[in-house]
Amino acid sequence: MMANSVELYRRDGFVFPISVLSAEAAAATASIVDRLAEDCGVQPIRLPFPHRYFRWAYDLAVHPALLDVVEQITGPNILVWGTLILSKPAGSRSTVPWHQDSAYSRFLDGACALSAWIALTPATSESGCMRVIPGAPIERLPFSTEKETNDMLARGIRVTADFDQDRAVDLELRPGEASLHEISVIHGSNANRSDLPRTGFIVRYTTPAMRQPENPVYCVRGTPGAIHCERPPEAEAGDLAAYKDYLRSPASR
Ligand SMILES: O=C(O)CCC(=O)C(=O)O
Repeated sequence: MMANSVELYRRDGFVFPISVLSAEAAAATASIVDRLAEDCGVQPIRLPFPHRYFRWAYDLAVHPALLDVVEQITGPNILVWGTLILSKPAGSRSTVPWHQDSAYSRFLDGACALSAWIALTPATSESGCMRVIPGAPIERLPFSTEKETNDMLARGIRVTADFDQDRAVDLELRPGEASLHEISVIHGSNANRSDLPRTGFIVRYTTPAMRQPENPVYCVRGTPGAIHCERPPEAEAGDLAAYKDYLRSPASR
């Protein structure tokens, strides 16, 4: 990312596309995700925190192509506090309502925080790519938590304040490309009208300025300051049984 792109991020709250994986590596990861979802009996696919259980997911979250860009925004000390896979099958009516990530991550208050959205399949307007409302950081807007039938967000968070939806920008990405968005950016996505699944791997980055959350945090570059961090899963690790237990637990909802 050029210096200019960091300026655009600061002005608009997002930047894209960033090349992370080859098309082949993205397709291979999409297959791993499909198998994992099948093994876990999850459809449409919403898989929280895979980086805590599977080394492939941890490695994707800390991919140097992403961290090199994130570092220009956060500074040298980078923590990962979350990952999430959201996949809409071909023709799926699932949507993500307009929301701000700041609505459900209050422990980040004050810390520089952003999310990466990595496309594992084509993310297009037709397939229901992520859409953002451009703008510099804003305060947390009023929101409701009423979950509707096709809503993919676990807690049904939806901005209730007025904003100009006509300004929305579609973040179209090829498989292996990523976007970054700042924690207060209003974003969401429409149904998948295409004949391919739309699969995104999301990573939540912040800095040691955060408050210690309940969930494990990983220091992926630099030093963690006062934040207690976990060790990454062992190389090649994949603990399906533990992950299934986690998905069954209230903590995953
Ligand atoms: O995958 C989507 O459509 C939305 C993702 C999202 O809300 C996020 O990355 O914070």
